[in-house]
Amino acid sequence: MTVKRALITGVTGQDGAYLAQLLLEKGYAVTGIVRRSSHAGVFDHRLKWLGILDEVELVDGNLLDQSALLRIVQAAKPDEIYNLAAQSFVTSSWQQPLLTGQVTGLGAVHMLECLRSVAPQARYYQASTSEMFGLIQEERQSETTPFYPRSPYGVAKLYAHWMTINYRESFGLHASNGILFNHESPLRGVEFVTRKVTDAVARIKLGKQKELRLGNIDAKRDWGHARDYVKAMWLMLQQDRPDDYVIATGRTTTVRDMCAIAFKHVGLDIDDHLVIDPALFRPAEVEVLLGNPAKAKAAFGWEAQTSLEALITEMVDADIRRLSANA
Ligand code: NAP
Ligand code: G4F
Repeated sequence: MTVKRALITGVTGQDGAYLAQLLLEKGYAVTGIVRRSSHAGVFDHRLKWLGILDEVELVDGNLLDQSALLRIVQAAKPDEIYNLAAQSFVTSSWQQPLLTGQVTGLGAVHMLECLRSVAPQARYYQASTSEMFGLIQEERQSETTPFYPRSPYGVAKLYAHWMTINYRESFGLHASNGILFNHESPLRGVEFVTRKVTDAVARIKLGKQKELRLGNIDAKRDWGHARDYVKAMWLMLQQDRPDDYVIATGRTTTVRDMCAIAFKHVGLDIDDHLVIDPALFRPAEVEVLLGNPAKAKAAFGWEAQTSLEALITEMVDADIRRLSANA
């Protein structure tokens, strides 16, 4: 039997690690692109955490370096390419708008150019995002909802989204956009709000911290588990025709209520610890996101499997274990 080959950009990130694990379980040979870091022990912690570091072929590259990407794609000969690499933190996108445009926006076109030039038969997944809906134009956002991004990150992703559609229509590539709503896990970066909360709750419970400082706790998000969402990425590339799909749970919750789940899980009162810090408010906010994943369910039977309560308690427990082990 021929072994299928997958290439993942952003393999060291949250989704890259879970996707690599899923593809290895399915018998794929997985190659992941890693950007050089000055500290060898930093980039691979998620792959180590999942116990798959030795099973993924890691190659040196950067989404900004087209020459490296071309060589990597030529050598890897992938059947499927998942472009997950990005400057993905919305707050940083106001501090580094040009870098965000170059990596998150143009970086996708570097990958699409590789397909067009040397791998036109490969199937391509682009990590699009609910941030493109921004100032929402419909109460429940679907594939037909008009976009209105509210950050340099959202604008960069919208460019990548439309370039993916354009290359599909112009060159007949099997290129699909997954419009994924927020998804989290114990491997989420600690700068994102769910993990910031679960890490802080664990620290407070262990007596290492007293307060949790947050910005806009009235913002609402449609949060799911990354482990469920990478399955949708794979399913999209198994379809005969490329297309774009919303992936979401269909439930939205305030940051405050998400926090309350975490505090309640360890028997603490949120009001004893939460401090609102105006410095953490964003220049332009996405107040509410709520996805409609009906198209993905109809096309390939995908549904979110993990409730917000199960997700947040898994994250708090993982943070308590991590902090206790490092004590
Ligand atoms: P993440 O944890 O921030 O991972 C981002 C990855 O991109 C990391 O592996 C990072 O490498 C890599 N990267 C950054 N700049 C790069 C560059 N110039 N060249 C090569 N690699 C680079 O993000 P995630 O949560 O896994 O999300 C995966 C993708 O889905 C991202 O494109 C994100 O924007 C998008 N997305 C995420 C969500 C969500 O809720 N998680 C929702 C919708 C869309 P380092 O390890 O070296 O930093
Ligand atoms: O966790 P967040 O930083 O995620 P955000 O901005 O929704 O972006 C994430 O999801 C997108 C999908 O919609 C991805 F495309 C993107 O790459 C990323 O993964 O913030 C969530 C909400 C925001 O409304 C923010 O203002 O939480 C609010 N918030 C309140 N206090 C905070 C904080 N966010 C962070 N990060 N830190 C706070 O202290």
